Amino acid sequence: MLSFRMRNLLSRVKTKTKKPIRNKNSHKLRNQNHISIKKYSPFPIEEDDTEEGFSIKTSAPSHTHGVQPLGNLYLNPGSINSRDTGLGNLHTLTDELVLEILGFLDGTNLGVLASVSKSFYVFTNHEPLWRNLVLENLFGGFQYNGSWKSTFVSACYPSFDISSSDVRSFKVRDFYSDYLFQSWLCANLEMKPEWLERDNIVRKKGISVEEFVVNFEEFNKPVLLEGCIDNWDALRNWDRDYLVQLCGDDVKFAVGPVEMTLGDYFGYSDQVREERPMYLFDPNFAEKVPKLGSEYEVPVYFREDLFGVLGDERPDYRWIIIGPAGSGSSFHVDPNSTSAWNAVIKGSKKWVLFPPDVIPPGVHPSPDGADVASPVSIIEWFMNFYGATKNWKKKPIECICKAGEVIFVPNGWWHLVINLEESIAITQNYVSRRNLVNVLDFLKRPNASTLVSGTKDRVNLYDKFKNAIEASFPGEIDELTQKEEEKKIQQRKLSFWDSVADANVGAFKFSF
Ligand SMILES: O=C(O)CCC(=O)C(=O)O
Repeated sequence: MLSFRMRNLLSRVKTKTKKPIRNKNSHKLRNQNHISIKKYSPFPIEEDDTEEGFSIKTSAPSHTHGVQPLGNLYLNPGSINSRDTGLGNLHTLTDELVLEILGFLDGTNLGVLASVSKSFYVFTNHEPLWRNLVLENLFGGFQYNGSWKSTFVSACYPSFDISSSDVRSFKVRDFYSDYLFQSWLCANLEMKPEWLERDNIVRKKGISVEEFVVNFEEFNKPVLLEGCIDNWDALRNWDRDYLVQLCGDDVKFAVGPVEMTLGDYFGYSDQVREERPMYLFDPNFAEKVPKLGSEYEVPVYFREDLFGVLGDERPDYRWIIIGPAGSGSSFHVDPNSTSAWNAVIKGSKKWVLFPPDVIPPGVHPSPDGADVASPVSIIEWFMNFYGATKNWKKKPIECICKAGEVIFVPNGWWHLVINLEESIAITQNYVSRRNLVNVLDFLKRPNASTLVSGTKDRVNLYDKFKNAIEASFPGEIDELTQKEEEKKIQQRKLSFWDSVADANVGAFKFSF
């Protein structure tokens, strides 16, 4: 198995604002070891060139420069690693450190350094370096041009012939690096069928609001709701042509750290093949293009939305989400302890959800809950951690949510989502009476200034929300708090009887 890589999300666990992961660090990872034992032939990559049954996408691009996993070095007696010979004294640095240093250079200097040695050629062509340069220098105003390097060069040096040898990619012999190889592998892996097989979510069609509340919301359990957005114009109208025409060339949407027109975004997402494709995730879409807001309505189950009492001061709560196959959201818990619904309008999404008391394998939240370290990409999580869930006592809830379906994501649940094809979705986060007390508790935590998200006024949100609820629904908070207390006492009693009764035979257990 290849070593796995982790990243520290600088975005908060609880943020849905999709704060940019700091550009300079977008290639950051931590290699745990450097042994990989499978033999890879660098090129051409055939479909059956797989590791442990992984298959490579047939359209995998040929700009890996021939990088091989480090394990191959040990299988090629007499071979030298041109990674080391070409780096001079820098060869003692880890790959991530070399890339970190190269991240301080501008495009011209990267280009010059590429001609120093085969090793520098490979490192300086690492696509995330050029992606950072594009995003930092051109913001959202670029037309993606086959690769990040070509995009940068054609935008910043228009007279430069991008078909020339400096931009074309060469293959280098005897360059071994797990770091660089894994980055390419994760960008080009097909999802394995066994990652998509488990479908254990409860599906419901046509249930009443009361059934939803009593059976799912009260128990904080996910459910997939079918048929409840059949009346949406969005479901009939929204495809990329309609949206591009509706939104025109002036409206820009949030895409990671930049803003892009839909046309430019689709231009990028059509061509790109990268480990973590940029995701369009915009909380202000309905203000920017009111027709988008009028072509869907909140499904009947989620109409009680108590954050509404805050009017314009409510934290961000709704997003349009667009992304190509392979894009998605890595493990997180939703902001401000809210629950959410997510409706797929086009495409399909694979969901993996863990209940609040189970931290997903490979995910390491900080003790204060403000940050989370997790594998570099969603695909890396599947490669290295999904298998561990097979034998877990508390298996995750999983499903594929297709166009026309809506998933209920209860508060506190960890979830990961990967788009299986180009997808368009709407999601909203909300507070109902079932989680009002819980949200208020969250907002008044001592480190609210780091935990609360989606609003500028993080510290005062608790007071504002509590006062607004008291004004609109006098006595409601006290009543719900009391109910919560009674529920907790009931649960404690139940767990006492569980501990002394043998559930299998309905009898008491005695131990001596
Ligand atoms: O990528 C997606 O559609 C899921 C979004 C999500 O997890 C969220 O909004 O919390």
